[in-house]
Amino acid sequence: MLAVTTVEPGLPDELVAGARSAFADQYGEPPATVGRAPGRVNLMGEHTDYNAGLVLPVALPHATYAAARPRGDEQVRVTSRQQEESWEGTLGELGPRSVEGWAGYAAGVVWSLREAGYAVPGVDLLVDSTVPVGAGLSSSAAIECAVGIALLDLVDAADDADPLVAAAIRAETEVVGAPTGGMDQTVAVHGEHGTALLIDFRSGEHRPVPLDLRGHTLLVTDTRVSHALTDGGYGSRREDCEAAARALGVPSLREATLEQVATIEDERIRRRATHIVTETARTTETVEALEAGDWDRVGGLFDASHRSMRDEFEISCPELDAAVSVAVEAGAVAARMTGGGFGGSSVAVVPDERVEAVMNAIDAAFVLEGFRSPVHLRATPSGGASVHRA
Ligand code: GAF
Repeated sequence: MLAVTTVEPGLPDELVAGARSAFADQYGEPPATVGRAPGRVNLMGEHTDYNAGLVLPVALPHATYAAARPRGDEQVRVTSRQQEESWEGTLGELGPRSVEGWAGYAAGVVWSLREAGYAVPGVDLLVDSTVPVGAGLSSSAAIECAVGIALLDLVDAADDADPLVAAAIRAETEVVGAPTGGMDQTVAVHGEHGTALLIDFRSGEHRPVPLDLRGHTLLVTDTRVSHALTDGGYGSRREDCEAAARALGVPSLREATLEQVATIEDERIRRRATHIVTETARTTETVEALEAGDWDRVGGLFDASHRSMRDEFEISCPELDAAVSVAVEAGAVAARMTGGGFGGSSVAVVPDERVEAVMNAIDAAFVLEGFRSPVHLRATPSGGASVHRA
């Protein structure tokens, strides 16, 4: 049997040192600071954030590291250890849809923080990351928040967490043009070690939910079916949800009941709204089940969520369905797809002693089906954005 492939998060101190030395090689001088922000895996509450609903993400140990040094002029230079493309321009050139490709996430935050009133100067930036790209694990928000906290540190405002979240969201929605909600940026900033983050997008409040996994591992499987939030699928789901809220005369689907949803005439719009209303209810129940360590209940909730995403919201794919069903057959107590969908990753709660068996079973099933080989990672609940000065 072929060995499974896992993605390791790396050691933060070594990654900070690596970003510092790569920056010095690239630009000839050391950076003034390094920002770090994690990717995330969501345990429950998919596509509910832009419906004023509830979500329950976990910050990954896999993170992006952004080294930054202020310049004495208006130039902005952005480079990455993972991407071939670099970007260079001036502060004045930055604005909505001004920068193509991955660099838009980084340069976009220079713009959005300045829009928010921060005196961010011309700057050199270098980004390094252990968050898999296109895996539905929020590599883009990790770039935005790592760059954002580094820039805030340059203007002595690294503790301004809420403006950082807001600027990261503006970079993604306005500069890159991906119509996302705010889950990924919120957990990338506010995630805490050993917890999931329950976020309520109606009140704007969030609280850490301690995750006592009691001998279980959160196992993420990247199907390597690449997803992009700028493809039409994500935006069209958002439009369907808005159509459902309009049909019911409510400000958002958070205000809708299942009885009301059953009256929506358009069958597709009704199914989309059914997912959102049931998924927000499942998020509350998942918090209760996790707090009680009731793995049977967590398993039932994950199963119902996956079916809802597959059948009602239609954002799954054969690879995700296989990863989820094989994980459960091989011993996971719970499994579902996670993130925006149309590819990306699944998440499973697996007894520690079954982790190898589950990874092997998924890999074997993917070979049989003729799918690309998946990669796996252990999602040890980790902390949000931080700064690392020399
Ligand atoms: C993507 C988006 F960026 C989030 O805002 C959220 O909607 C998620 O998909 C689905 O839950 O990660």
